[in-house]
Amino acid sequence: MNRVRVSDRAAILSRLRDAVANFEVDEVKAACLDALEAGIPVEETILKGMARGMDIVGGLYEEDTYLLPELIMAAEAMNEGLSVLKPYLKKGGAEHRAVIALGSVEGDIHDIGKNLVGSFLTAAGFDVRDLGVDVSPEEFAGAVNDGDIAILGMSSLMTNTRPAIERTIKYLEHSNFRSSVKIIIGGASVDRKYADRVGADGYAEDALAAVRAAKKVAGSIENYSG
Ligand code: B1M
Repeated sequence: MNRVRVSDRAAILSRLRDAVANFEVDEVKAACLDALEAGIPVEETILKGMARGMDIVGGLYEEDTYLLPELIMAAEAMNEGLSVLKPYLKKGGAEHRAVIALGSVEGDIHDIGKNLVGSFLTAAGFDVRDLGVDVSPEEFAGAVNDGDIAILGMSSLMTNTRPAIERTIKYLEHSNFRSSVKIIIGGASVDRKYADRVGADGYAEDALAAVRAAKKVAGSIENYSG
């Protein structure tokens, strides 16, 4: 692995952040390749480079400088960069850890963060089932009913989709599935306080924290061998 000075590392990550914010696909890909070449950990490149670019995009959207098309183009640029980096996510975990099902909650079609969480969990050795986006409480419960799922992960990016988390947990309680799974939640609309209030077993602010949270709750599951 090439050694890279802290200042060079910061420069590459800033370049990547700006390329995402300006949805310059070729530049995003080039900066990703430079980050790989410089030996910057893939997780850091994603979370401290590209994800920061998306935050800038969100801010510009809030102040009406960007509109929906710009959000879409930035999402495409981020996905192009992820396709360069994902093959290099380190396989670090034991295989056949707990099965974890992930979905964006009802009404929410944001999936970049959820997919990242899934990729990081897969790299950590979890068996990830992707339930997709706009997943209703009934669909989450159906996934649990289907069998071997030990952990359910819910992602919510918007204030108006956050209540769907609580609805899903209540639905799982009423249908007697709640005790069969551990629940982890994340996404920009939630925090630890909300997670505690709705009775989730774990909360994670980013994809690396999601791996830590999944390992923690998996550790409390009987017969878990990871
Ligand atoms: Co939308 N959007 N969007 N959007 N979008 C936000 C979320 C918003 C904050 C922008 C803003 O106003 N600043 C705002 C929500 C405001 C609010 O409710 N507070 C918003 C809005 C309003 C909307 C629409 C309503 C716009 C419209 O139509 N007028 C619409 C809603 C669609 C719907 O869901 N029904 C909409 C649509 C879209 C696009 C489709 C254009 C696109 C999404 C494309 C896609 O996902 N395939 C999009 C985008 C790109 C964004 C922003 C700019 C970026 C989101 C993103 O991908 N971030 C976003 C602003 C922002 O977040 N700063 C915004 C990068 C990603 C890596 O981070 O998703 O946060 P994130 O995931 C992180 C952590 O949150 C965490 O780990 C991830 C990785 O580190 N995490 C988990 C996420 N899920 C987790 C689950 C876990 C654990 C951790 O455990 C299970």
